[in-house]
Amino acid sequence: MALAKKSSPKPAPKSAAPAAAKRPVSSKDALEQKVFAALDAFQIETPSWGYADTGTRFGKFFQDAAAIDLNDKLADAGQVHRLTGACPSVAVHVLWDFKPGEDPKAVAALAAKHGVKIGAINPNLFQDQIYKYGSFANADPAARAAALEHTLYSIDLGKKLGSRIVSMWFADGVNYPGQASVRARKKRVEEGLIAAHKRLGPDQLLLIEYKPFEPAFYATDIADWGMSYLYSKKAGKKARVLVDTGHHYTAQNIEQIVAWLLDEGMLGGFHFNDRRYADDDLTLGSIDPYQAFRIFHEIHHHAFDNGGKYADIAYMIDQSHNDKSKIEATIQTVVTAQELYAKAALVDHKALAALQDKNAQLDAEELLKSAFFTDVRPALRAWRKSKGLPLDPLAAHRASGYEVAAGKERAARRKELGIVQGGSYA
Ligand SMILES: [Mn+2]
Repeated sequence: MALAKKSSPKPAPKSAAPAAAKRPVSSKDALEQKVFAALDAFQIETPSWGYADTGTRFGKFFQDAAAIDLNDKLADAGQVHRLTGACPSVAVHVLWDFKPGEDPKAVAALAAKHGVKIGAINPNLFQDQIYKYGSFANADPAARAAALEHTLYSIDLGKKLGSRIVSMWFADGVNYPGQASVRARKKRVEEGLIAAHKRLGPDQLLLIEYKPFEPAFYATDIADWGMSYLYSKKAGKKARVLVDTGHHYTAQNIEQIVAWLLDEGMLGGFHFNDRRYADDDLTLGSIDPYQAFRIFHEIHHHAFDNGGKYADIAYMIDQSHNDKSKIEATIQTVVTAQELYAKAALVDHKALAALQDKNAQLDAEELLKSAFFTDVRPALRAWRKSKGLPLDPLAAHRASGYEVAAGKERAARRKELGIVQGGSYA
């Protein structure tokens, strides 16, 4: 070390002018341009159930500010969108959010009043007692009929609300070997999905989600992306695969699945969350931000190879904010998603392709890492400033007093209405 110090030459005097002349756009400007372009095109849908009290199967911990009804959920979603500028739509759960016979036009108007619109429609095929042994896969025709009826109702609701996506998640599965014919169940699910697909309007899409286990523990009827892919293909042209990041085994390479689905034109959307053990529904990027970055990288890379045209993907959040403030956790998620999406947009795809052609693995890997480790937060603040948004959405939310006021008002309203916090999952 001492030697190096002695022999280190005096740095040559810097002349900034020639370098600046060669580069009409400073690297900071170039970075900002990439980040701005990425964020302008990136919207993420928040889930209505993310604003309500949730918990685990062991219990719930209640929050005064948790949303009581759909109006509260839409108001909270409006607050998140006002502060982030990136969440114009809200995914809804038909059973939890809509009263039977509720006027869809009134719901759409309510959403508009709060500055948002209704996004993905999620039918509920897992809560009623009739679904004890499954919905579409159930051997009991009455259960299958109930599931289809509710799905068709949900699709019609989507049409009336101007919502594009019908998002299907099935809790169907069996707990013990021999309990049911795996192939018979497969065929029944196919039949149900084909019938549902027939009902879609011209602009609607049917997204089919998969999950390896839970609530059933022996065989889940749509256990992985391959099954979702096959079901989507059989259902019809407007069916796509939905990737919930938490619905994979720990060792699975999710970005590889994403790349395959992109290449096949079959990636419909995401349910973002993070996980450490199972389907933990933790905040996106809280455990492994590099994984979310790698997923976003595959999306940007696919667009680059596709002449700059991005795949039509619905970015949605599916998280349970059990013990975090629900609105704060949602804002944190959106900001994290924007940061990781923007970082992934910084990858130099031309340079990456050249390195990949040469099998320069170390340099290619470093190229990804240098984008991942770039601090995009100043560029994000500049983007927010350009949109008239608060520079720090979380700080602005806290300063607004929204949550304290909501907590007081909702606690009082619960008392007045005689609502005891608890009951269903959301
Ligand atoms: Mn999900």
